[in-house]
Amino acid sequence: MKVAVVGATGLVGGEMLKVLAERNFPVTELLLVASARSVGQEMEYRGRKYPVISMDEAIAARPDVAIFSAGGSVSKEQAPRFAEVGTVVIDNSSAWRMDPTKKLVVPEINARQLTAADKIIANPNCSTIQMVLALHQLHEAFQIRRIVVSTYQSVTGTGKKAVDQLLEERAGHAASNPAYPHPIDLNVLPHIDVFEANGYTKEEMKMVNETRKILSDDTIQVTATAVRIPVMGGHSEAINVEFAQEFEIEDIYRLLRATDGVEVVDDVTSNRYPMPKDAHGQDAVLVGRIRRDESQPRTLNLWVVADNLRKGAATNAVQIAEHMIKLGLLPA
Ligand code: 2RA
Repeated sequence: MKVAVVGATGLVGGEMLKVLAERNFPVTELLLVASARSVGQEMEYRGRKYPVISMDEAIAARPDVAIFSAGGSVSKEQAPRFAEVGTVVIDNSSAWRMDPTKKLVVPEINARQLTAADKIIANPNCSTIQMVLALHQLHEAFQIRRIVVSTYQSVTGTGKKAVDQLLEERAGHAASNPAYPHPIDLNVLPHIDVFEANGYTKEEMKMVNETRKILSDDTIQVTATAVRIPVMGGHSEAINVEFAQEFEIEDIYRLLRATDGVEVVDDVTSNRYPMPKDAHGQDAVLVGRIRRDESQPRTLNLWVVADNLRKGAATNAVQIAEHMIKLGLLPA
């Protein structure tokens, strides 16, 4: 398959290349695309060097699939140009996620909705993916009424500039080109993405709106506080979820253990619970600290951790392409 990776030089782009190689994705031709200042650079994939090319060159080559991780404005402008030449675009930005004509896909949950008419497919936000993957089987069994979630997000979610800021501050100097309005080392920022008119951040509202779309249920109430912490390796989430129906805690364990892509890590007697250090480099969404909320009926507390660059971005996007192969919507 002729595969384009758009935004190849970014953190997610690099992870895409790793994931494509690891999963033995059937790449016959690889097009690595980045902004004008990176064109001409070389990047490695499976021991071979590839030149970074421009958007126009990639469109002219008519790839079968283009996996985008280049930011919302680039996606808005360029994804339709790829779609016009017959390329299936899987887009990691927020540009198309809430567009009612586009599917928002977590393969374990809703890949069966994909059809040949889908030329631009949206990959959800990292913090939403790990939450809905942990919750969708529980929703089917007990019907979620309300979710209260607080996130503890890795600087890798912002990109290279933020990783550099953390490393420079940790080395003892102020960041030369900071990604955040405040220091991030030894600090916690209750601020991810821009503030909206309602006082929430865009990241928080993504968790509200994307959850409803992926689970196809507008009745689910979600309230989120998204927080950046000086960590690399994964996003963590404290999730409080109220169901319409009563549950047994044993059923929660059974359903989570049976959920594809989820791994239960929960043995407090030996201090075992999910941590970003353990999630780093893995595709699994780790779930632990499973316990009943004793303050009100039919309510559960969970702690959910995943590598935001893997299942939260690159792995989910590649899995969408794999499902399209299975459905005969992309060539094998
Ligand atoms: C973040 N959710 O962690 C973003 C990345 N998509 O900032």
